[in-house]
Amino acid sequence: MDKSQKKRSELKLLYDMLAIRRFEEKAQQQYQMQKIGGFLHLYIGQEAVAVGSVAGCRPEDYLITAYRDHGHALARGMGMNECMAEIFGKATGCSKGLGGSMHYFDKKNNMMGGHAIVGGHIPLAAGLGFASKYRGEDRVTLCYMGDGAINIGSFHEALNMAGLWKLPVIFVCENNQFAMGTAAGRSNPLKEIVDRGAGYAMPSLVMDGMDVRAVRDTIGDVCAKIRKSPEPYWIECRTYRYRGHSMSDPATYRTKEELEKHKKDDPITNFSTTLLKEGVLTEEEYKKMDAEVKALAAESVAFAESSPEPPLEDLHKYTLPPLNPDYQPVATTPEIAKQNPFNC
Ligand SMILES: Cc1ncc(C[n+]2csc(CCOP(=O)(O)OP(=O)(O)O)c2C)c(N)n1
Repeated sequence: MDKSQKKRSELKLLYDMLAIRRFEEKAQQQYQMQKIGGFLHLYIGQEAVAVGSVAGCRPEDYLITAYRDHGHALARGMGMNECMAEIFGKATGCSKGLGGSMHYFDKKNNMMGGHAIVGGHIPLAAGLGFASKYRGEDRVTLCYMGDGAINIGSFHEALNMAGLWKLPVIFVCENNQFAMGTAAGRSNPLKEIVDRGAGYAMPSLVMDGMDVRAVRDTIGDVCAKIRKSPEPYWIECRTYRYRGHSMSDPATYRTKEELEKHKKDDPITNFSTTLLKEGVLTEEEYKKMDAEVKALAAESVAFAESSPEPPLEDLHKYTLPPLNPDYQPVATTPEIAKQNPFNC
């Protein structure tokens, strides 16, 4: 990568984090104005995790996450318009307005959702990894979850199978230190979440989730290793959420001092300061970038407001697939059968 490409890629990291922050601030405002119903879980504080890891993998790698999904979706290239419209429950939303904030989905960007049931998506990640390995692709699946998801039955089942069958999945625990109001230390027998990987024979590491470059480089290294030799990894990514669990949570389970301490670690402020110091960014460029993403966020609200509601007759249209008489299961070729990639 030459100097100007490097500069562009570093500025993109900052731009993407800022875009997520401004999008969510706008969404928060719209929720408070009662234009958004249902739940809204903000990712503010955790932006470096989604942005850094998307930068460290390839566009064809699968991403799957829980309900705090705005950051992963935007980092993956989904547009603010379709994302805001989804929260507004409009037909132009990425899930046709039927999923809401917790169910972003975008096949073309390999963003496999947005899942509301805690831990419910972890077996799906194992399935995505199984599919890639079965088809002989070198795709990696990145599966994000909160620290509250690691005590759910499906977590253990999925990680066990992934470990047994050496599936190409990176399980990223975004340890933002709370599951709703429960501090991680109150629900885990092991002191360190990273130690969980040993139970499934997975190489395990800790990543600083407030440092976008560290996340990008760690995920990049792990992806390269998995592409050479498929096996799952367990990563504890240490981060912090600045807002409550959802919009209705005043977050009285932590002190103001604790919050302020973590805000000093802000991934956007820290990275922009570093880029300014390194001469990669100027104050003017930063202001311009911020104005641009703020304008896009404002436009996304106008887009959502002017979009139509989904038609009432579509309410159950996607809950069960229609029986397709032309459906053909993926054929097992003799070559794949001979390789027996799962040793079973
Ligand atoms: C199976 C299940 N149990 C309970 C809930 C209610 N619930 C929603 S979010 C949440 C906490 C999850 O926390 P964590 O996994 O740490 O994610 P974070 O909110 O920190 O991103 C709970 C218990 C749920 N959605 N699904």
